[in-house]
Formats: sequence, C-alpha cells, structure tokens
Amino acid sequence: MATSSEIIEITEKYGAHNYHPLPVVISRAEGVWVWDVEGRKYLDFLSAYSAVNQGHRHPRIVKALVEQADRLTLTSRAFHNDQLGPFLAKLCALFDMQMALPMNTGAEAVETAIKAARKWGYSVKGVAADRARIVCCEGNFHGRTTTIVGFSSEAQYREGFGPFAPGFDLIPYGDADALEAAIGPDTVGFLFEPIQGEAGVVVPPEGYLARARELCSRHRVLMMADEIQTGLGRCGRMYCCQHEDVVPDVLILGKAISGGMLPVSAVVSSREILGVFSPGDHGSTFGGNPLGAAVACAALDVITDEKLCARAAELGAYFEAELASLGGKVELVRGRGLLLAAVLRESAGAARAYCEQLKAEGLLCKETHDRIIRFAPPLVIDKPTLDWAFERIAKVLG
Ligand code: IF1
Repeated sequence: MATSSEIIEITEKYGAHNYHPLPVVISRAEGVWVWDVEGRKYLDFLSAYSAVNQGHRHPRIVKALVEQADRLTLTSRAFHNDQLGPFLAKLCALFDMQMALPMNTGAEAVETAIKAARKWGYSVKGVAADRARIVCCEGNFHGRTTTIVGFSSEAQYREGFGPFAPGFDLIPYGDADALEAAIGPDTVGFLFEPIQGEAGVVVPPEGYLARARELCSRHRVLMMADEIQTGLGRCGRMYCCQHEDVVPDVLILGKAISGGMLPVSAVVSSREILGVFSPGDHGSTFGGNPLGAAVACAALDVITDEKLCARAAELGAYFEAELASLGGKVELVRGRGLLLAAVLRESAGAARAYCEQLKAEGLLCKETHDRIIRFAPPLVIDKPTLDWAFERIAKVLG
C-alpha cells in the first residue's frame, strides 16, 4: 500500500496546484474521527468546511445512499423522479418557505439566487432591462465561478480571471447605513453571509440582520442569505438569521444538506420569487437527482431527530468560553454555535504552523487568512471529546 508521502507526491504531480493542504492523507472516517493511510487517528475539527455537520458516514445517511444507489441514481430533469418532490417538500416545511430549486454545489445555488433576483427585478419589481444591481459585502465568500469571484474583495480570487460580470455593488460588512446608501432604484437583491466564514468567522454587530431585513423590505430588495456554511445547525439554529428572528426572502443552502455524501444545494424561497423561472430558464443535469434527494432527506432528518441545532448551541457556548479563557497566543475568540475561530496575536506569527502542530497532536484544523484558526467539529461531537480537543489546543496555543 502506498504511503502518505507517495500519495501526496502523485496528487501534486497530476493534480493542478489550486490547493495547499495539510500533509495528511485521510483514507477512512467515522463520526468525528478520521484515519490516515498509516492508521493514525485524528479528530476532525473542520468538518469539510461544515459539510459533515452530521458526522462522517452517519449510518442513517449511508443507508439512504446505498438503498437509493441500488434503485435509481439519475434521470435528469427531462423526466420526474420519485425522490425529488418529497425532498423539496421537506425543505420547505423545515424552513417554512414555499418553493425550492435544487442544484449541486454551493456556487451553483448562489448563481441560481442571482438569476432569480434579477428576473424577479425585471418581471415583478419593474427594473428596466439589464439594469438590475445586487449589493454584496466586502470579505464575502460565495464560491468560485467567474461571476461570483468578480464581486469578491479578495485580490487572489479575482486576479487573472477577469473580465467579470457587471451589476454588483460592494459595501463594508456589518454596516447597515452603508447598505441603505447603496440601495438605488435598480437594486434587486442584497446577498450576504450572516457570519462571514472565509473572512475569518466575522460576526456582524448585534441588530445588523434585523436592520438589513427592514431596509430590504422598505426598498423592495430581496434579502438573500447565503447560509451554505452557517445553516443546517452549524451556528446553533436551523439557519443563522434566526438568531435575530430574521426571515430572508431567499435562503441559499448547500454543504451539510447532504451530510457530506454528495454535492447537493438548494435555493429556498417564496412562490413569488422562484415562480419567475419558466421551463428552460435554468437547470442542471445532476440538480435534483434522486440519489442526492434521498440522501438529503436522510441528512435533514438527522439534524432534526438528533437535535443538532440545540447541541451546536450548547456545546458551542461551552467551547467558546473554554477557548476565551486560553489567553496565550489567542487574542480573541468569535463565532456562534460550533462555528468558532481563534484570532492569534500578531506576535504569535502565522496560523499555519499551529495547524501543523495541532495535527501532530491529533487535531485537524484549518487556518483562514494569516492569523485565524477555524474550529468547526461535526455537530455530533460530545463534551468529553471537546475537552480532549481543548487540552490539545491549550498545549499548542495557550
Ligand atoms: C474552497 C472558504 C469555507 C461558502 C459560502 C458558498 C460557497 C462556500 C458561504 C461555495 C464554500 C468553501 C469552498 C472551499 C473552501 C470553503 C470555505 F474558506 F473558502 F471560504 F467553507 F469557509 N457560500 N466554501 O462557504 O460552495 O461551491 O464550494 O459548494 O473553495 O476552497 P461550493
């Protein structure tokens, strides 16, 4: 059997170098634990960027996957399949919305929301053709398509990939006055993350989401929450906007909607908004496939039945308090539920070195930007395991 370094070598030789992973090669996982090819065991403290909130290989989700794979995997949307309708109904019930549109990756769901907002702007709000504008926030991360990176404020995500699609206005994150100033007669949508993950788990000031809701309603602008990372229990609620009792017009979901089994994403919204799509307007070969739909149904049931939202809220508060007591190299801790980050002191140096030390201690974490380490274990983690992790984090960062 090949060693980790042999596998890394072949991956680097034949794979494009668009990533710089920690040097660990995972070949097996269960729950909150993963094993490398040499059999070393690690605690997963990233959860595939919140895609495995339910834990790795959750038995109920694996069962749904295997049973559905044995029956029907793909029909395309040229025909109906028997899994899609029940999945969409479950999504709408869970999020108290009227309609949903399934896609595969998060970026595709964001693109879908952009198309919905523009078409709604022209056909419902009455914006003149090709004039629609969407307000986005500095520090945003919504995916990697050319349209989406076109409104990124991160130079690396843009450089070398232009020209970009017009129609987006960038404002500072967390600043409701800036949102009000940016809204004009042609504004059709406000696209935002309730907590900015990639920016370093940036939590907006208290009241921001509620104020944004009020502004969007007053100016007839669609409030579009990218909850791909923050939704589905991660932040201690089914979706993060619920912390401020805010109901957006458009909810964008992905990642944990399939419990880490398959790329499944969705835009969940109202009949008025998703009703703008007519046959032929939009689609995807794999979007809405029965395998993904069956898996997503099971993955959503696990979040509900295992009360993962309450679990993330409770364990998150506990762990955040533990982290906040650390001091040492940690300047501050922020986040919500089990989406937490430690911002390191400038004197501590780059976060990457600490992620490598944590890996040596049996904990897999990922830095974001230079000085921030994200902590996001699967939501099925328990207190003793969190304490185990904290001991190791304290040893490295304390
Ligand atoms: C990478 C980050 C996380 C997302 C939000 C849409 C998408 C994502 C809020 C797109 C994806 C991922 C993608 C992955 C790394 C990762 C990430 F650090 F880059 F920002 F999670 F924090 N909206 N986030 O977080 O979803 O198309 O990937 O399914 O691009 O390297 P996707």
